[in-house]
Amino acid sequence: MRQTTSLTPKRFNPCPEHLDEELTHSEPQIQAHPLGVRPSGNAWTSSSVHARDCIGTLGTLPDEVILVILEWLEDLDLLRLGRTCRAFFAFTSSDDLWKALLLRDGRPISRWRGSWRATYLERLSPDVRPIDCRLYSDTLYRPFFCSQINLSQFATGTPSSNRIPRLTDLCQADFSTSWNDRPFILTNPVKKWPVFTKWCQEALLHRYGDVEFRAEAVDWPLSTYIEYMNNTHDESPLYLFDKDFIRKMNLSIGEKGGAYAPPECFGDDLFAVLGEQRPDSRWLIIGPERSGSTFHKDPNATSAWNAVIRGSKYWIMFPGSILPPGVFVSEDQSEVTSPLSIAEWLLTFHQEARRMAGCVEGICHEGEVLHVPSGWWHLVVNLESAIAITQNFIPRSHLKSALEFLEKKADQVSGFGNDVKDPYQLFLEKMKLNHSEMLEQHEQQHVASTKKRKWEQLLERGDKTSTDEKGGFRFDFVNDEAEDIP
Ligand SMILES: O=C(O)CCC(=O)C(=O)O
Ligand SMILES: [Fe+2]
Repeated sequence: MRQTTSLTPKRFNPCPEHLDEELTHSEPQIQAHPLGVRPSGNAWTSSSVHARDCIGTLGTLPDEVILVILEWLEDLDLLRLGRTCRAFFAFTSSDDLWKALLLRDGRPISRWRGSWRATYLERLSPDVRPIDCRLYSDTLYRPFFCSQINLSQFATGTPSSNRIPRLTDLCQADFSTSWNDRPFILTNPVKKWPVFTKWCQEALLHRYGDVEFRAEAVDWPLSTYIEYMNNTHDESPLYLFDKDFIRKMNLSIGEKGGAYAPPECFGDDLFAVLGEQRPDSRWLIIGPERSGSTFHKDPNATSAWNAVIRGSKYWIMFPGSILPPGVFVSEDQSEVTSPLSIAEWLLTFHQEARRMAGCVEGICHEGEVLHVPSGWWHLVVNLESAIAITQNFIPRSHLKSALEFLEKKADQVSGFGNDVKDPYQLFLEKMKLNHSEMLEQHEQQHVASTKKRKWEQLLERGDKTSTDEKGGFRFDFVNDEAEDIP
């Protein structure tokens, strides 16, 4: 009898004795776990003593809980516990534990040594020998398995109705009238950027190797990050996402001598009226294959463009009104929970997502730029190691959604400096100063649509009251404004 695990629904897991042999035949890309950890289903067919049966009272707890408890231990305690038995050796070798320790202590690392554990232990003992723990655990096997699957398979076979349109370029008028709410890829503009010809890993390393960039919770010299990204097996690799790269790299932006210039079709960015007080808006993004971003909407109802300078990215996107499968939001949408890693989400939900209305997908190749419309959900994965620049902006056509977001979802506004107490009022004031005609137009449209809504509410209430048991049609005005209804 063979068992399957939830992560590999279409694959049979071989029994332990034949694990290496069978994986080499049917799944050449999946290697055996270096510590002999196997999917838990395999325990059913194993006749030997289970390593997990030897860990005492802790053995009554699920594997996930054991790992949470181990997160409380310091380095030496983890090492000591790991020496007590094979099961604990496997548990305490979980690289996420060592990653957390290393990131928590914040000290710079001298060299990346291929895993978080090896990098951390370099300070204590360089000797990290793999042993065969023969432990059956989905919790420990899953990240290892996910780190090895070839994610490019999900970027193929895209149904033609899902394909993100690809255009050479677009003019501002067409963007404003027809494309501001649709994802698309432009194949021309980025190829004219100086950084497109100049930037590659080696060139960046040469020029900025000592400069520190932000990668999630740490600031690492670029040389360390590049060493890491070229030799990591992390399931969800640390992603370099730096919002201060223009200053750090001493770059300028714009058509005249700039390192790059935002594609013209997107027009003015209305957040520019905020000058120094604008929220964060541009990022340098560097990451290895498999790195990327789980499902999210961009901040403050901004739109964005994302330009790939090296590598390629697979995008899967949904309009804001359609929640992607496997993603959960609180009622006011302030909290988004996307509990699965990118690889797990792709394994579990990609097929279903692809069949859903509204789903669009595409690969943004080297030298191309993708448009993310305001409010759209997107998941992005690097199909090969990549260098990209992204900018968030408010196009004229999305002034309404930005103002509404800043006003009605003030608690979700992000990226402003502490000096900005009321982003909505500040934006309104600056828009009045710089684009009064645009704001007036917006206000007129706003009043007209509010009246229309009120009128519809009245009709609805009228309908309901007319069927009231007490009988008799009653026309209720919601408030004073109803007097203005034409
Ligand atoms: O390149 C990526 O990983 C996507 C970045 C992204 O989603 C964003 O900048 O909002
Ligand atoms: Fe995004």
